[in-house]
Amino acid sequence: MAVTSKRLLLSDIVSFDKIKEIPSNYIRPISQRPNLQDVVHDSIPLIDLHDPNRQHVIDQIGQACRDHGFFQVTNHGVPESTITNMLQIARDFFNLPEEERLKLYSDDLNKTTRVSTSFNVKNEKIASWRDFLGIPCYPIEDYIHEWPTNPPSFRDHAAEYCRSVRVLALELMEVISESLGLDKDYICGQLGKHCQQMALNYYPPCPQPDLTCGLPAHTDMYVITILLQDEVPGLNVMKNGRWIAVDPVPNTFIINIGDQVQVMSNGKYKSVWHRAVVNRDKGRISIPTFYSPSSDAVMGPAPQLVTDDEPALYNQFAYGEYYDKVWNNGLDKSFDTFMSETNNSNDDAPNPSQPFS
Ligand SMILES: O=C(O)CCC(=O)C(=O)O
Repeated sequence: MAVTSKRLLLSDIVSFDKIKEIPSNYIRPISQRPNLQDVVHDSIPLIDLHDPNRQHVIDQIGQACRDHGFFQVTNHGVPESTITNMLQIARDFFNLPEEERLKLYSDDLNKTTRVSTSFNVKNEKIASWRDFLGIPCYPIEDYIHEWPTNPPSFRDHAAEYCRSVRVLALELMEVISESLGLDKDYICGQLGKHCQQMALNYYPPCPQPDLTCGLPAHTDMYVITILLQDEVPGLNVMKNGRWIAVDPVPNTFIINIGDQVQVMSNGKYKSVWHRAVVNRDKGRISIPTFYSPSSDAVMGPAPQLVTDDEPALYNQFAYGEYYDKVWNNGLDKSFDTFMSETNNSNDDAPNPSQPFS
């Protein structure tokens, strides 16, 4: 019999209740199960960000954004020790006693720093196999007082990581702008007050990984995501209708463009479906940094990319409207509301069960 637990965090259900079967609210309908045997082990482009030939970097990133929506970067400027420390404090945080982690527990989406589980426990019918700590990270001075103080080095190491990753985010947005033939400051200039958030995801070992997902298929609602993952595989990216597993490469970041770049690029770049799968034996940590506009920033296709031959695929909208729609509808969101009448593409609003079927 599947267990129902009163514990708030999944990691505590797993470790205290020693479950052999996953609770029924984690079991996905057959059409949404991960079909792990069909996942292909392939890769996404690996790009040296500081190759002395900058035009080559711009071209490779443009190509990766068009073909995959995802790429990996090496030589990215974030020191190895900063990465190691960040992964270590994330592990240490999730190893704290239950009562310590629960001090920051909240299911209130308006709370900026919080520990929670799944995606949005308030409105979802099927739970996802993950716990997370979400923290806002820019400007650091406005938020650092909310961050955990345990492990004791958390604030120092996380602040160092966030500062370094922000430099990388700004550089990537410049290169992506240039790769679209836009001024290098174009994307940064559209975001209003910049927002940077980080999630520390913990996916506990799962006794029935075929029945559930760490995070189901989704695209990212932001501008770009910079993902750090530990040595345990779990990220799957959709390519030509198949899921490919992106296995970890130490000291690299995985970058994906989000929905807002799809809109600004007028559909030239696609914000691609991805998901996190879980495994039987090992817990996994991933740390995405999401870079996004302020809620009043107006998003829409760059005027330079709209022509008679390529009319605007999206209407303008305030980023805040988009953000609310995604959180309220769950990961099963779509661009419909923001599509212009010229946009007949159904790539933008796939049924998230499609990638599974
Ligand atoms: O854990 C991963 O590899 C993916 C995380 C992710 O997609 C997210 O947090 O939105």
